[in-house]
Amino acid sequence: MHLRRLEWVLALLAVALPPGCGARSGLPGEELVRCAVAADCPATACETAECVAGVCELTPLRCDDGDPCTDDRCEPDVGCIYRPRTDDADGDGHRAPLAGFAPGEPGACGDDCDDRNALAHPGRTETCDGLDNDCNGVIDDGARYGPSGEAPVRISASALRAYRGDLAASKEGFVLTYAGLEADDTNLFRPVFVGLDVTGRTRFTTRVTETNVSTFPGPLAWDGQAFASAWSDARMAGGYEIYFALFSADGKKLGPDVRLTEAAGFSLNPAIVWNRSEYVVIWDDRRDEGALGGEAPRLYAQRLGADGRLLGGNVLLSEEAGLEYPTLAQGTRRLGLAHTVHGEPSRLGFRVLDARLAEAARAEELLGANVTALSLHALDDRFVLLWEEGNEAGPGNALYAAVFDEDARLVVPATTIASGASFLRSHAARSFGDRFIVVWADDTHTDYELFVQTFGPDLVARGERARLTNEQGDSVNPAIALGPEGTLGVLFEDFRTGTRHVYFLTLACTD
Ligand SMILES: [Ca+2]
Ligand SMILES: [Ca+2]
Ligand SMILES: [Ca+2]
Ligand SMILES: [Ca+2]
Repeated sequence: MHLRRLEWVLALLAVALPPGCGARSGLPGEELVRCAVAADCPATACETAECVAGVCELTPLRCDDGDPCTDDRCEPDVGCIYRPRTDDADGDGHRAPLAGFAPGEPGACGDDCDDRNALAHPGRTETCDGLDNDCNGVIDDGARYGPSGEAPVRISASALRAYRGDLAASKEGFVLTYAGLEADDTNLFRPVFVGLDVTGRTRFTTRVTETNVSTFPGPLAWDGQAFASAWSDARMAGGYEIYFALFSADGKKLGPDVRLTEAAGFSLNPAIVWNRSEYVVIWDDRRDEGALGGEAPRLYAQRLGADGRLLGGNVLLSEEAGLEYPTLAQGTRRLGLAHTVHGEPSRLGFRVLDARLAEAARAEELLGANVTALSLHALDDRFVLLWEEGNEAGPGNALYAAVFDEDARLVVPATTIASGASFLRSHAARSFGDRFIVVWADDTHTDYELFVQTFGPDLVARGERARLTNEQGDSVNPAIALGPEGTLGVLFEDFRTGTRHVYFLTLACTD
């Protein structure tokens, strides 16, 4: 700036001012510029000029539009520039919220609940398409789901037998993970990342990892542009470690496996969530067993950027030992975390974490007894925790639920939401913002078959249960996801051929 001002002064001396009309220094060490009117002064667009007693006085322009949602700066050739801090990537006239804010929240600087989809923005009419079109937090307001009438599709066609991982969706269709024992000479379970269209036709199949050990098929998360999966395998001699990888919506693996743990003792059962700005992976970890004595898993976490870059190191979530099987749900303000707690009987714990993964609050009482399966779901500003109980003799006969608020206070106490069979085993759920849909397996019809039913945030059923499978042989272990065109996909394991295989079926949405 100093040099530039000096050039101006020299130019003025040569051109604008009569010879002998000496310019002098105004600021310490600088020349004064003489003027008749303010327009004579060499102000840039980032300065205001005044001509005071025949001498230029330049004052830097202060750019401030008073709007906290713009970055204010000055360009010498242009003047003040107020650039919005958030983008409207889908061009629907509504901006995305700042990272870490819920859409429309004070300070969010944007109210588009999905800035990658122009079919969703405040003011748009809701249709039965699996999207929250009007951004009121409710997907397909009032719609119901029932069997689509399409036959289930076998996914693990080439495998001798197979286990499902997770199911997720993008605008292009569904994606899933499963691990099959392939009919080759490796004798390994190798997970694959598979894309399906809404009818269950395969769009692509990608190996999750090239490692030569049997690998668990992991959970999936979708950040709006890519899918992430985390899993556990024992490629490193000495124990299971947690790995992470990203995949494009069309099935390309984006970069090599990212190793999250390097720890003594097994690291298992990763859960993954996209919290609107980062991925969070939480797992149970036995690295501290030497110091703690006995089997004492603790919960650890890792934050990752959208590009899969590690953000900081592994975070120990709690000093307590005996915590296992984490399940996560991103709420409006906080991350919900439920897990089992060792004991006789084993119980369930619930807590909420802030964006830095520090514990913000935890439930006062532990729930459940002899918990065998659990899952957590965000429902507006609440969390719904679902679980099953059992013992050595086998699974229990009911599915239980409880509701917490974002301060981890129990809002609806433990409630039985599905019962009546001799055995109930495995469940999945999906929140629609004002209600949630549950798919589970029970033996009401001798074999295990899948059922679907919708519940409100008060855990009261909205409508009757509907049966989804009718084949001989057990149908169990559902995972569900909401796909394009309002189609709800169900990935499950089925024994209709006499062997465990992975199948996919769809539920249709009706307004
Ligand atoms: Ca937008
Ligand atoms: Ca949008
Ligand atoms: Ca809506
Ligand atoms: Ca909709």
